[in-house]
Amino acid sequence: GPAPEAAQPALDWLKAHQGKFGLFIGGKWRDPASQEWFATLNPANAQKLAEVAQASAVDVDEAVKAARKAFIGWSQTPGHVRARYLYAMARQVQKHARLFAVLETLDNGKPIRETRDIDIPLVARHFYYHAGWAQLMESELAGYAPLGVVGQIIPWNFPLLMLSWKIAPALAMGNTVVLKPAEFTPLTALLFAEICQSIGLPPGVVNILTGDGKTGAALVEHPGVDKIAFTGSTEVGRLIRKATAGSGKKLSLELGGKSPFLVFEDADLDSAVEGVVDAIWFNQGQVCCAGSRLLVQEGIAERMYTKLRARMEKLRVGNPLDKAVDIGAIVAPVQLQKIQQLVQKGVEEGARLWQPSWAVPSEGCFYPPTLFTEVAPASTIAQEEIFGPVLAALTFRTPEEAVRLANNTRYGLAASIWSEDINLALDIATQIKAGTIWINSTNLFDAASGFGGYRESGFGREGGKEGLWEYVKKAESPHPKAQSRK
Ligand code: TXE
Repeated sequence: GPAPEAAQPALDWLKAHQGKFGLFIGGKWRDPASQEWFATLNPANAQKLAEVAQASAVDVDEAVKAARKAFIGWSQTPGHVRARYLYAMARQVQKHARLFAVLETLDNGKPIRETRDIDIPLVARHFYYHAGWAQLMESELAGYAPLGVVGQIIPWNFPLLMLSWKIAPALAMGNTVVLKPAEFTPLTALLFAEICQSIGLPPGVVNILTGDGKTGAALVEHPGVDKIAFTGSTEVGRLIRKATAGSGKKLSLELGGKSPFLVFEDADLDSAVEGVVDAIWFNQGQVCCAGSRLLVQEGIAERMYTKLRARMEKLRVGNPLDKAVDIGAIVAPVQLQKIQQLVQKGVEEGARLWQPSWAVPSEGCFYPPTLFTEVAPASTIAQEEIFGPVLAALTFRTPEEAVRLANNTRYGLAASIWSEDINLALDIATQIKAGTIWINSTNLFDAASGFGGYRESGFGREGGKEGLWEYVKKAESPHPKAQSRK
């Protein structure tokens, strides 16, 4: 089992706050106007970690006002000075990497190996990268100006990483933000707010409001917000699109996916099997670009499944603080139920279910790695995002059929292609509608490359130079003064 002391710094941090957190508005902590709080739980053992504030429309208004006030100074701060704050954020995240990683694992349930080696290092990288762009804005994006106040709503699957994807480019380009973390995973955003304080970030440049979907909706509807950046479900994305239509607010949406993982008969099967492990069992499959549909060429399908089942037997599900664990806890009971229901549906619709012989821990929100074969292309598990450790496998005969199946969903976020024939792989890549395509690899991310989807996976890009366009507009004069909508 895990060394209990591993969690101690994070538990101490929670204790130092008496397990209760307010809202971070205008550089200060305050209680929510409603005096309402809600609990955030550790999904691995159902224990309460802390109480966090439920922000209402009144708090949203205060936060937007604070951000508007801060925008005047921040937008006129030279880029190289803004860069210093972003560098400081990156360094502070690195300095407190262990605390962040453990806190994230406690709140979300994802394995410590992932938060320690992937989430938190990528967060630091994102701030470093955008610090560079802050310095370059005046020269490389001459003629462009910040938008103003940005409302940002993020999901629970990569809590701090999604915060960095949102905050770093917004601040680099001279905007101020009001960010709402997901209700299941608010803690690392609150620790990040403390970092904003400790580096002396001007008050109001970053405001953090915890709360549920009602808080998010109030932020979307607030007339003082110039742009909404959202990552989450396709359903809520649709609501936000309606709510902002005609408002003049700029919008970017990063939504769901049902990304294909194509394995051709000449692929290196052992590498492809490791790829599948990463594609669908990384973060319990709660990844928007998860390779959740395995499309395998008919002649090698049985061999691939056999190798995959043997590999699945060896995966370890359990306490996410245990460094040897591969698959941690599902974020919350409601998500676990959603997975169970969709798996049930898969069985009813005639697909063949396979799970390892061992049982997952009976306490806490755990679900075993699951493989469905003989999946019909039109069936629910081939079409709907499960957002869990469940892989749906289909077979194809020809490259044409592979492309047809790959594109046969309402999404278009990512794809992964496995073949030793690079000409074939590149040819297939051009025919697949997806924002990101990996060849003989999967789930690779970098701050320098834009990420985002087509179709119902959303629009707008995050990361890279492409991502910056989401946070600027054409300047109205050569020396743009801060503009105020209200
Ligand atoms: O998402 P929500 P949920 C998918 C995944 C998952 C399903 C449901 O399939 O099983 O969505 O997850 C805020 N106005 N993804 O219900 O509700 C909410 O508080 C404004 C894929 O958790 O979309 C949270 O901060 N905001 C996805 C954020 O939206 C609202 C990641 C996301 O939560 C709101 C997460 C409203 N009306 C889930 N209602 C991905 N693409 O990575 C809720 N929110």
